[in-house]
Amino acid sequence: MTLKHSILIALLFSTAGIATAQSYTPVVTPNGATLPWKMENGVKVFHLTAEPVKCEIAPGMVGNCWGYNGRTPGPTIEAVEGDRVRILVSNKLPEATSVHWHGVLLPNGMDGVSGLNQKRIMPGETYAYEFTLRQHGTQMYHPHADETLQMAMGMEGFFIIHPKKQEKRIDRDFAIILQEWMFPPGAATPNPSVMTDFNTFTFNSRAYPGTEPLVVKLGQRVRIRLGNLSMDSHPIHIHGFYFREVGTDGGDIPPSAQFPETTVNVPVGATRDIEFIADEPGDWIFHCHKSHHAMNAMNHEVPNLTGVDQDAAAKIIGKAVPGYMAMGTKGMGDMQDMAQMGGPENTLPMMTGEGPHGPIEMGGMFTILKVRDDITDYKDPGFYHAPKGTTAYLVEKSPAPAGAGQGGHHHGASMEMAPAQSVPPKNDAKTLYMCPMGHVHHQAQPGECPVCGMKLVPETGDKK
Ligand SMILES: [Cu+2]
Repeated sequence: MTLKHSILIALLFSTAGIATAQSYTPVVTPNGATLPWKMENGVKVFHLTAEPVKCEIAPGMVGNCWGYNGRTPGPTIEAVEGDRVRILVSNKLPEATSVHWHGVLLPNGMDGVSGLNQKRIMPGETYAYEFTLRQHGTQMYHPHADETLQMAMGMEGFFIIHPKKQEKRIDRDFAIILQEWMFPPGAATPNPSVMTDFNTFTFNSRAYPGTEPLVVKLGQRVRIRLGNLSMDSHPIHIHGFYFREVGTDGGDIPPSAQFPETTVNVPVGATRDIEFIADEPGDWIFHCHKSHHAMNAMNHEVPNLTGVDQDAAAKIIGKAVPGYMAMGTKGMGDMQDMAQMGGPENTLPMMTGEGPHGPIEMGGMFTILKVRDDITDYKDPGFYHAPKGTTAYLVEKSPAPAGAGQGGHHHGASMEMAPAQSVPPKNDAKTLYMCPMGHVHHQAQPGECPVCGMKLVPETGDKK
């Protein structure tokens, strides 16, 4: 963002009244934005424009989606219980739309079901919705005209209503919408007619490693609001902490009904708010526990070859099909390497992301909660440096099991694959250097990171 942009936004915010005294901690929508508003005669006025948008699902893949105000999900609407709100909705889509305020208590004519409660908003038209907020909690908005197609294209957003008086201080408040898509390999436009076979699973329309980390300071009270407008439920799991489910789109859950857990199942068409104290530093993953949902562009038509020795078959097939490569003998982690070799254009590798200790082998609905005690802002602090003696370590190396290659690669018959030896063996006696931002790992010599130019630092916590 340029300086000019920041000034413009600061001006916008101050005239919109967002900088005035707030009774709440503003919600952070990772990879997203908050919708500005203007006060007009005691009414908070918001403006949504429904339109086609480009969305970078993850580096290397841009989707032709639909959304609001240039993004999917649309910007988060934030208001306070008791507010009178007017939301203008302009339609720049090629077809009619309407907006339903999911979970919001309002007069029937404002409920947004086209045909039933109102006329459809035709292309080029602007409608106004106006009501007084008489509840608090995590609500959503989405179309209620051709809604199957429009939601599958990315039209959705949060409508968060803060209580008049916050009972306890929330230090970090995040909002994440869960969605699933079918992008045919190589295509940029999602196929909205798919009912079950989705291949892209997203947090706020981003798949890992395109998801922003959730950065918090040690000891902070963290709330994460999850909304699900996809076709499946998503059991969202946290590492390192247990949390309590404190709210749904129906309102607060009374303390007597809360219990500790590490996974919250978010049903379709619902929101769940979770809260915990981030009292253990580190990089803790936060992801959907349906394992295929923490993965990208998976081809479900592949036969299961785990444990099968394919070398012999590959040699035979290789004669007939030049370039044939056996896949998946040792598990799908191998495919991380495959993926880096390039699939169809604009298609994400199934699993990606390089950590300080090697490939992370994840994708999809996956992000990292970064808890730090030494940060002054919420910029991505890079990977966690575990204190010496607190990282799992190698105690013995036995010969590789029969059928296993020497590294992560496959032995194709007619294709020269880079052998495992191309990865330099780790020398435990030597100091290794890494980028403090996590860009380069395990380099034997000091120097500068080729990605960000920062001075490499001796690695800590990786050896006994
Ligand atoms: Cu899931």
